[in-house]
Amino acid sequence: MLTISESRLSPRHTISLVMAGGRGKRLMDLTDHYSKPGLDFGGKYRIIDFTLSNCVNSGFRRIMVLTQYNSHRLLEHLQFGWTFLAGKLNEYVHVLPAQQSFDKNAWYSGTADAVYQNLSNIQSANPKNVLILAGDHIYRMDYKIFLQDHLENQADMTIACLEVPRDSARGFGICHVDADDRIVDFVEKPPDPPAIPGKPDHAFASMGIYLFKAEFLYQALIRDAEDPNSGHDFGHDIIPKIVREARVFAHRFERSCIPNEGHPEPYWRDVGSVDSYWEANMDLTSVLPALNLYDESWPITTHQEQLAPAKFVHSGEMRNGVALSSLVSGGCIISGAHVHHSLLSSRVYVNSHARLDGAVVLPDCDIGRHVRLRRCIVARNCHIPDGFVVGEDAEEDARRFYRTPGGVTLISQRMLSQLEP
Ligand code: ADQ
Ligand code: ADP
Repeated sequence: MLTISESRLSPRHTISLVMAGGRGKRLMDLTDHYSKPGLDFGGKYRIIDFTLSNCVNSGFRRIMVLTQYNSHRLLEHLQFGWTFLAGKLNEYVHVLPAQQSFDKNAWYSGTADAVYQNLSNIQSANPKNVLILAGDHIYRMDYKIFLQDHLENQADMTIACLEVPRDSARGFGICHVDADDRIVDFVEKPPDPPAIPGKPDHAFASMGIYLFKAEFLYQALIRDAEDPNSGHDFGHDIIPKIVREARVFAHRFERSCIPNEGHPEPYWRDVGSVDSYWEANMDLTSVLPALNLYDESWPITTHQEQLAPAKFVHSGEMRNGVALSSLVSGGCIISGAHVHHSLLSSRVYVNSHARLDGAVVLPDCDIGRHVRLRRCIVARNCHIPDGFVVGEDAEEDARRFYRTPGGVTLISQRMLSQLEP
């Protein structure tokens, strides 16, 4: 095995690019006003906080965030929450918004194009390596170990990968590796994902997390930009080509994931659908969640608003306000209501006789008296009128709101405003 000098291993030679421009269409109304990386998660976080926290905790503190779709709220969040890095030490989070440049009248067409359009910004930081990350995944990972593997393999590019059940692998890029984990073939989102040899029920999926030798990346992007037949996407266009001619390796996520107590399998979620978003939030309410937010050795940083503590009070009728197996954020008041297996984000008021079970409630909501909510997501700024019932009659829910294949009801301000009085 190669020994790599401490200096080459230093994360300071790497620029981290966080791709935060995707729309997240399948999240329906949840991403109407927020890009997916800017969406609330886990009561007080935004999805992008996980990737940014991984960067900071791993020591990769020269970060550029590429934004595009609906970025206003995301920019606000970054401005309030992510300006603490030491500029003096050349540590920063810089935001690179999509621009319509002179020679292009379109916004970014694919992920590779987004990076290509910022090439001069990246080059001017003079990195040896470029780490490309998605801003919309929930996981905890030590990128130092990823970098170490990349350098030891003398790779041009390394892709973080994990084994996933084959029947849920259609949305991923699938890698075929040799005995040294060198990628010999790559196919983006195949309708019938090829199995891992000897493991017929599993496929080896790309996590969309890439580490490039900087010079190699620049050449690949320039070549791709000149190709009129390319869609300028890493997964579709660049990777399938370069695996044939360059040293591209898979890095196994088990090696660098931060363990979650009681859960031996590595935790990584691309919460792309309303169902998976609900499930990942709901998991946090279990006694030993698959994702540990309480591990102070790998903190998840966010913008903390100044809010009063959560409060649980008797209502006028002396009914207890209680929450069990639930996460309740700052600024919430539960008054004479029962909240079970639910997650309340900042500033949620739940009024007397209301009953919540399996509810994910986003910030600034008011749940009226005698409301019953089961298995649902309440988007930001919703006022649920007194006596409303959701989650007991599937047809009724589907008529008024959006009901997922998994039986979760999504309620948004827009949907509420369209209901007959
Ligand atoms: P997808 O997740 O489908 O597949 P994509 O939609 O291209 O990939 O998004 C990747 C990331 O880039 C997301 O974080 C998105 O928000 C962001 N993004 C997309 N377009 C952007 C743009 N123009 N500007 C800025 N940011 C943009 C990818 C890989 C697969 C892999 C999965 C793992 O292509 O091979 O398996 O990720 O989730
Ligand atoms: P009910 O749930 O019976 O309709 P309320 O929700 O009006 O009753 O109030 C119950 C209790 O909740 C109040 O006594 C108060 O302690 C608390 N409360 C309600 N709204 C606020 C608020 N805006 N600020 C602080 N406390 C509040």
